[in-house]
Amino acid sequence: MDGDSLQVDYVSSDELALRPPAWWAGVLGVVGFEKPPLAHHPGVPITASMTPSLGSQAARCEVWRLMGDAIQTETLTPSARGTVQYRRGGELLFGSLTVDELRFEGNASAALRGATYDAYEQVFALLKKTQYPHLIRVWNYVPDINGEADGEERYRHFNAARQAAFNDCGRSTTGAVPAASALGSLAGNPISIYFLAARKPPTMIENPRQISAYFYPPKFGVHSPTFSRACLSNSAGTNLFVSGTASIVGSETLHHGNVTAQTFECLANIASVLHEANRIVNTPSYSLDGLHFKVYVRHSTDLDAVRAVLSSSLEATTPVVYLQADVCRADLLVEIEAAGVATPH
Ligand code: 3EB
Repeated sequence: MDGDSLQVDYVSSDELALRPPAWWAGVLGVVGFEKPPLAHHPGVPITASMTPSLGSQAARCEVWRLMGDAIQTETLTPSARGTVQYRRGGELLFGSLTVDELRFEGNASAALRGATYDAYEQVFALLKKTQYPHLIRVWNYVPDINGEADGEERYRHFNAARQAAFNDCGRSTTGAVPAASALGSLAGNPISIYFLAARKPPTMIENPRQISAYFYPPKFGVHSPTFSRACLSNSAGTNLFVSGTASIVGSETLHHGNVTAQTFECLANIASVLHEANRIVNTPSYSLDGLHFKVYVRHSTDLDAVRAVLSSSLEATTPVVYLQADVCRADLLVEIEAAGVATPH
């Protein structure tokens, strides 16, 4: 690791408006939940996942910020930005875009596939142009993800088009693929994607308890999802990104209808990913308590049950944000992602 360090923070949207200009200097991007926050700063991408936050906390947003002396963020004019808003600093680039399916031709599935393909094509073109070739982490929010279009689940159409775009843009669809999350936003929203990319190649981590998603058997979709279980960025302080993690062992969903058991299984999978990351870096550096968590709950009425599991498994000081979102298999009730730094031992 060298140079700057990347931090993620969950800040209330109101507080954001009070931050001084110097604080914004290192901000690479801001992600609101139900909607983009009103606060802004010239040149900083502001987006939203369109997944409402749960619990009593005031509206919050996710802030990706570089700390350190070597920050070289820039302010781009709107015309230079194109469809992908982005900001880069040192080794890393943050980008975001939304694509509306209604702009694409054909039947419902063709429009969804067209929009997804277009989004990824634009991301890859930007990475080429800016010379941040390595996609390390992608967040995908697809409206009505479990709905059907022309006889197939919308998530499966998304997977087909995502994989096609990776292929056609000369990228691998197995192995060196980014960590990711894919969740359902409310129907009627555009597809919303944000991402981090790096100049240096990252290190991908798989979970020994799970079949790699890109090798799932065809019964989960003819075109497998294109993501790694986790990614070490090798570029900045917040250097472990754990993908959205669900109650899947092997390739099967476990604990149908039991949200408490599914939540424990998610944490067991994350613990397994951390163990694998520690094995690969050859020092026991990552632990559950060094991470920030984002928890997606399908049914808001399950919030207390999910929260009880996290409270019993994590230190009280570990930051956890809860959001409502559909998960990309109809039988999954919860999905948990995480990011964080190595803690010294
Ligand atoms: C899974 O393990 C659960 O399609 O990008 C998790 C993280 C999931 C990312 C994606 C899907 C994706 O298959 C779903």
